[in-house]
Amino acid sequence: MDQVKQRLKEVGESKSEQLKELVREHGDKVLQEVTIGQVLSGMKGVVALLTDTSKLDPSEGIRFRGYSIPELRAKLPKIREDGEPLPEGLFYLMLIGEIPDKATVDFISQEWARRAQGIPDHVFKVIDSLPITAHPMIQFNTAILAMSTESHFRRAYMAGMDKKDYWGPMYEGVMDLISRLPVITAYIYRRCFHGQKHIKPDPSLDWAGNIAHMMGHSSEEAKRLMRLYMVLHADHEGGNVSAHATHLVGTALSNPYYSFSAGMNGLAGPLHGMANQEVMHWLEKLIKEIGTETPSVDQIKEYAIATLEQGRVIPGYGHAVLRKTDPRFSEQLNFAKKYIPDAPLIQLVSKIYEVVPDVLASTGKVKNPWPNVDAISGSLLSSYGIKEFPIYTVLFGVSRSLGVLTSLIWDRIYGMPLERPSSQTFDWFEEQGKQK
Ligand code: FCX
Repeated sequence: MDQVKQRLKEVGESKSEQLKELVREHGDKVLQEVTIGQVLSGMKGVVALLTDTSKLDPSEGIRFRGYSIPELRAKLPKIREDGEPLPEGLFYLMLIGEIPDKATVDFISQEWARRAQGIPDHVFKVIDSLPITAHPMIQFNTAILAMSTESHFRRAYMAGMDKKDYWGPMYEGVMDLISRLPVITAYIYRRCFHGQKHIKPDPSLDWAGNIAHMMGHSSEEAKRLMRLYMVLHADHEGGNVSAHATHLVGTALSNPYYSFSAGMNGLAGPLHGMANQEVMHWLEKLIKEIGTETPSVDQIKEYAIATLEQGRVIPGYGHAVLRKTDPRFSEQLNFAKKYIPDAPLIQLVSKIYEVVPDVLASTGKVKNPWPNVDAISGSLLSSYGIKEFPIYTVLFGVSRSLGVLTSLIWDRIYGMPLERPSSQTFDWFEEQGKQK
């Protein structure tokens, strides 16, 4: 058993006991009232999930195991003091609940580099059988499903595994899957956009650095950006579509590949992870229609209003939970201002930030007029030379694997049962509405 798994076993054993006791002692306690409006508008605010890896505060933004992004920047191990924290450290924090030391992070880097070599050939053949015009998310998700032939969990389940042992093969599968996503991503990227000229992983590199390297963006600056990107998109508590879908499918004891694939299908929607690509199309059209990369505030305002008048959303703005500027947006903006202050796209994003919140607020219906993570991530990637928009959601998915798959392991540690809420008919809801 590797050192991370050993520590997880220690932490997990006592936590799963605590959960059983909580349900035994306080299972009947009423948590909240739920209104018809909540159920019929996306269940916002309904507490229905247990997720330890992170928690989203409407004003403050995300905290991973209690740590804000600036705190993580200070505490998680880095390669260089002035660099970005390594996503491997965030994975350990979300998994174990403790800040790791550099040696542990290095161990995870090496472990993932080792496991990344195990992708079976048929996965690449399956990708190659798709047209290169297929959206990278189609290719990514197809590859994830194709990798499920390697599932430790499925093999162990077929062999007859005791319920209390589910977490072990789940951990092995998750470690394999996370380790392999960078290779798959770079393979798809090079296949679609760089004439199949594939680049081998460099086992001496960290996980995120290797993504940049294999994509062909191997400067230190691109690796630093990739570390930031992989940390910022890693988790957003349990109710967002990708986390929720991964968790739900996992409760049927589907293996980690099936479960994660479900989450990635959700991430591919334009209101979730695909918003980062949508933002780039919105910016491109803005530049084309107005005829300049440096539009005035009034021109941006007019363009934003026209988008709303066409019955469309302004991508990169709004959020189901957040009610302030997303700190993941601010972190990226700060990063850009530090390293590439003159990049035209970043200047455009900053100017849009001055205009769009007022336009959205003036509709009177948008609950959060502020930018989310997707309002800037594509412009940042593009400014560093990663200009192919369709890969952006795949990169989001690679990062999101860290949080949702960590939670999936915890679901099995906690012994979470099959999830099966009730549904009711329209007539039933109408009847409830009439009752006093
Ligand atoms: N542009 C235009 N209208 C918007 C809007 C936006 N950016 N954000 C919300 N609205 C509209 C909604 O469409 C809804 O209209 P309706 O009453 O006519 O149906 C109304 O405002 C109320 O919605 P609200 O409660 O504020 O928002 P929801 O929780 O329903 O939806 C999302 C949240 C994120 C889906 C919404 O703000 C949106 O569509 N944003 C644009 C897409 C986007 O950026 N998604 C990425 C989100 C996130 F960061 C991520 O997952 O990556």
